[in-house]
Amino acid sequence: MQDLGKFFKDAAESIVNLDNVKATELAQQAIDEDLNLLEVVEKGFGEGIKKVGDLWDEGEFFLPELMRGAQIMQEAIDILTPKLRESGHTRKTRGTVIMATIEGDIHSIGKTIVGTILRANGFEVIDLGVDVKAEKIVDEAIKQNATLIGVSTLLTTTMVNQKKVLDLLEEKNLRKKIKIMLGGAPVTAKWALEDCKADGFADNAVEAAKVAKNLLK
Ligand code: B12
Repeated sequence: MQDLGKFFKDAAESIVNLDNVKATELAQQAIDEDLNLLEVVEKGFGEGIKKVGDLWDEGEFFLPELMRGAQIMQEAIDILTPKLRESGHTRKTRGTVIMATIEGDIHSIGKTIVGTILRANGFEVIDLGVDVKAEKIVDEAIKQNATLIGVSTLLTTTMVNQKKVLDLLEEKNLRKKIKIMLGGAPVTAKWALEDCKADGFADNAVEAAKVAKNLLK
């Protein structure tokens, strides 16, 4: 295998250059060469999408480019997902987890990665998608007999909606029965654990799986 650092750099650059052919080629190569796919996502493609965000911040990229970058990142992740799922060692389910991006927010990439890694770690994951109301999340958790809810948000303006899920669980007397963890780029441990009083917080997918395992032990 060539230099791993260079591979990650090429993967990041394929997103920044909006080169979908290169990105999908590299995703396939990562599978063929049996690389650590989570590292490929986080140190490679993930760095690329962050750079795209910076370029957007700096006014170098406009919304269509930002959208295209996200779409290419998703295409690469779609290629890696089946293999990422297989990489879990535990086959016995550790419990059912409801994942969603909260109401008002359509960012899906981080939430989807967390869901994929949880699946790889033996959890049954039901992904409700994006822009999901607190009521729907709680209703679905009850219906599916879930023991953990994971709520993602990337916007500071929608963080407050994460708290609605906790308030609802409290209202329905389900706080002990159903655990909840919060995440997403602007979410801090203080917000999740102190302000919302959630059971868990993680700032990346690997950590999220560790937190979930601890919560459902
Ligand atoms: C890609 C992107 C988009 C894409 C999203 C495509 C998609 N399908 O998701 C598009 C172009 C659609 C988009 C739209 C918008 N975006 Co946008 N976007 C981004 C960008 C560049 C990257 C986000 C991303 O995917 N990161 C990669 C993933 C892997 O990281 P992550 O989400 O943080 O997830 C990791 C962790 O946080 C954690 N995690 C995530 N979720 C969870 C959940 C749980 C339970 C746990 C435990 C852990 C966890 O694990 C993940 C994996 O390691 C960021 C900039 C940036 N640098 O982050 C802006 C950014 C998030 N967007 C921003 C904005 C403002 C918007 C828009 C409002 C723009 C507009 N004016 O229309 C709209 C949103 C409209 C809406 N109502 O939602 C701002 C938010 C600012 C703020 N502080 O609120 C950012 C920060 C850009 C900026 N610097 O201004 N965006």
